[in-house]
Amino acid sequence: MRRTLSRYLIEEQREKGKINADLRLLIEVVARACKSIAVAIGKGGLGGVLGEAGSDNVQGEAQKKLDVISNEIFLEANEWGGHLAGMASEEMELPHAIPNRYPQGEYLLLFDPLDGSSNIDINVSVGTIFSVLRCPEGADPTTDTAFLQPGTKQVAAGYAVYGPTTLLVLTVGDGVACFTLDREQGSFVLTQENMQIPEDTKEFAINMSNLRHWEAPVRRYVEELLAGKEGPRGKDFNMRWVASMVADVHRIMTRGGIFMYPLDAKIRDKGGKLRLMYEANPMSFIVEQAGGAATTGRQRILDVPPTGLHMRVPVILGSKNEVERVAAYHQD
Ligand code: AHM
Ligand code: MG
Repeated sequence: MRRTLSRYLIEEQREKGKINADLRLLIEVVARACKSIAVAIGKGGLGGVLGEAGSDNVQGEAQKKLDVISNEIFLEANEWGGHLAGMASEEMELPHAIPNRYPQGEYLLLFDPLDGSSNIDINVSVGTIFSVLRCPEGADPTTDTAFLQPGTKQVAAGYAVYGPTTLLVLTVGDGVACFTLDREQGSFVLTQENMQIPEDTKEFAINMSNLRHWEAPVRRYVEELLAGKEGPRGKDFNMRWVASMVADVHRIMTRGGIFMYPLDAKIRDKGGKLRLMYEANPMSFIVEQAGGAATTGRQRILDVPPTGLHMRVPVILGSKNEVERVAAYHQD
């Protein structure tokens, strides 16, 4: 029998007691928003959704039309259900307050509505990343402070990949499940349960154009991989870089690998490239739930104390033994 996302969530709630009704509603609403984003992306040039929006986000990056559309879809879908206290997004400087006319819930939703934006106009996979936290008792969900909790506090996280098929990969802290969108039925159907990342790998993902800016540990690690069979690792490694974190992470979730967006001299002042709260944390939660590891090189990502809603961190995640090796090189 086909197990839809709804059924999976009911089981997590009723049989396993892993989630409550509000969190179940939240995830269902997020999944529905991802379906709407998939439809918008699917229209491409026919829907007039490609190209620049003509505005910048808080990080000073030019927004694409689909960045703005996807953000709107997430806000509208999640505002009125009564399951949220507040929302924060890559595309908004400040948290989004739930309008007074709607009931307030206990959860905080953080998201990157459209990750990998540079790939939209060339018809390559993009995605959505989200993280769910509890709003601390007495905290004001219209301020950053309510959101500034370490990744270990996440109660759910997931990503959608808009590729040849639309996938939703989800954890509620009970392993990782993958759902495929049945476009005819309009429902997400469970296609893989208990995803596991192999501990070893022969595949790595990093933007090699930054090589000259990297710190010594990452340079050493990648140089050893590049040396192949004749080098200290004694085997050949292959490289992939989609430049959509969702697509790169999904490959690693499927067949293993290591993904790195490390600190480099060019981005040192910013602290890294990827954002902690709605990129690194949810992906690290998912990767750890699948038996992988995630580090900044110096610290487990989920333990990083956040200092700002849009804080950036170095990210090294994937197959456990490789990630641990890179972390060990940082210790040396
Ligand atoms: P975005 O959220 O603005 O799309 O940026 C994040 C993306 C990641 O998906 C990807 O891993 C990285 O930026 C690619 O960066 P680069 O173009 O430097 O290779
Ligand atoms: Mg992103």
